[in-house]
Amino acid sequence: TLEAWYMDTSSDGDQRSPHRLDPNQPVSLDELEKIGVSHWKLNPDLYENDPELERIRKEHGYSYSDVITIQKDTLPNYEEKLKMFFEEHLHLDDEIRYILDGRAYFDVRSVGDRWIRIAMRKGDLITLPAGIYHRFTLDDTNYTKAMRLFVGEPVWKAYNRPADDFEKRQKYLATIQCV
Ligand code: KMT
Ligand code: NI
Repeated sequence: TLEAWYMDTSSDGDQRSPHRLDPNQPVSLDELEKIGVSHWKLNPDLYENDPELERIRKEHGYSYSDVITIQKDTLPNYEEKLKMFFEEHLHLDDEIRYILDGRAYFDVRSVGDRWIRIAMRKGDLITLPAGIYHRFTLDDTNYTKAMRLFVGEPVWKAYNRPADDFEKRQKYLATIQCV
């Protein structure tokens, strides 16, 4: 299953290190579900022809997909992109990512506006709901390959915090109030 924890934000340090509290404060899948984050574990070696992935894509209408390799020498404007990914932001659509190789962290805001760090490994597929504040970073292994899924034509536009005036943001907030 997926490992997640509340981050130690008392010092800045390297964004790629785990930033666990001492003692560690784990976050359960249940808690992640309450803030609208869904997770599936798949067999990444089958990703090009995986009936389980197909089923999820059909069920949720994830018609679009591409694959991005985030690595210094293969991704154009690597530093710039990583910097952008780590700015706290939201989207007006769900962000759906499937880690095919390597590792990465997604940080999401808790109900109480704390940072939760989600450790993504090979085979983890995650959905972040439209309107949730989040950010992304590589870990100290500096490499990940991920499938990006989308309902229809992809829109990559990110709105950095503060972006509270969007209807999608307000709708998202309403969904986490009533659980
Ligand atoms: C985003 O919007 O946060 C991203 O696209 C993260 C990088 S994709 C693995
Ligand atoms: Ni994003």
